[in-house]
Amino acid sequence: MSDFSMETVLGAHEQRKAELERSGNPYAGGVAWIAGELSPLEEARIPILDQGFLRSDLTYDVPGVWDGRFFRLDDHLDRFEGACAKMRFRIPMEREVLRRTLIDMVAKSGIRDAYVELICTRGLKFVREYQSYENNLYLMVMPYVWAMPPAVQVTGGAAVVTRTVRRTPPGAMDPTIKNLQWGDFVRGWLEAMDRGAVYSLLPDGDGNITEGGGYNIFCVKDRVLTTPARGVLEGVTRRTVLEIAAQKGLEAKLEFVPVDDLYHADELFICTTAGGVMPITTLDGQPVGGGQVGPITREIWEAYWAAHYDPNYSFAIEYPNRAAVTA
Ligand code: PDG
Repeated sequence: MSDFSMETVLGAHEQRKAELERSGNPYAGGVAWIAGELSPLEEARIPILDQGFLRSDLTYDVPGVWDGRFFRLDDHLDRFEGACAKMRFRIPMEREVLRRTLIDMVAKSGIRDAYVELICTRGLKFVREYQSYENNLYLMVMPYVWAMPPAVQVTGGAAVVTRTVRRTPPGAMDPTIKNLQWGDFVRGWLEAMDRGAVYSLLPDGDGNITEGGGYNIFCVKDRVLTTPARGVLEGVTRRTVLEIAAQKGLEAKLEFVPVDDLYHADELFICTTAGGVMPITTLDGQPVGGGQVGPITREIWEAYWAAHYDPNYSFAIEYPNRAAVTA
């Protein structure tokens, strides 16, 4: 592939999605791994006494698969292992087995563009001595999840800076441990909806922006990119964007990003594994820059999807039912 325009990339994705839906694979809608058993995602059940469910005492990670290739899987596994260590979890599976299990699940499902989720929880036993818990692992593979639907990416999404909620501060919860305590993000969504938008951007309460419900934030001004250094998940997509910017000779800075900068930005975008680089063209009801997807955002969007074919970032999965996807 050499054309990574939105039209081409998203068109090819639609074709693969249609092919998956015709496949008749029992895991085409997703597959879960729980306690060593695979099941169709919609049938998967968790034990109710799991502290992950009762206390959200867990950490998780989400790598993606694009066009049959795992993207930055080892970077996600590194982050997952780091978060588990901070939680004092022992992942109940060797890394190499975990890696192979994930690849095998994707292959069995036939899903070419996948959202892959790993969750490690405190485990089942309801006692205070955390050492005595046996940590649980849950794995899921499902069709690619779009935090911003492709059709919206073409024109850009509408966001608000939330007024009624700030991001949970790092002194309360460590945002670098990917977690599902989404109370602040849920309030952000509700406020965004009430204000006629979809995406919420949460301030830190000290005049800086942080992140939103499932995405990091980038601000572009005079061809310089800025993204919050602190109070956020260290996103793998964010890192990819920073690396792309470096390759293109664009200046990109990790620093405090004042909320006020967003209102004077030329371009804004949010980014996550579940949707990639997602342009924001309306902020608090006003157009961002020219109100259209800007040139830097578009350039990074295309490079981001091109990177999914770069062997430094991705590797092909061998699927059983079709000729192996070529590199
Ligand atoms: N910040 C937060 C709070 C996130 O949850 C995520 C990913 C990111 C940043 C971006 O990280 P990365 O680039 O490594 O993906 N969250 C997605 C959101 C999915 C959704 O439902 O919107 C995830 O949990 O998969």
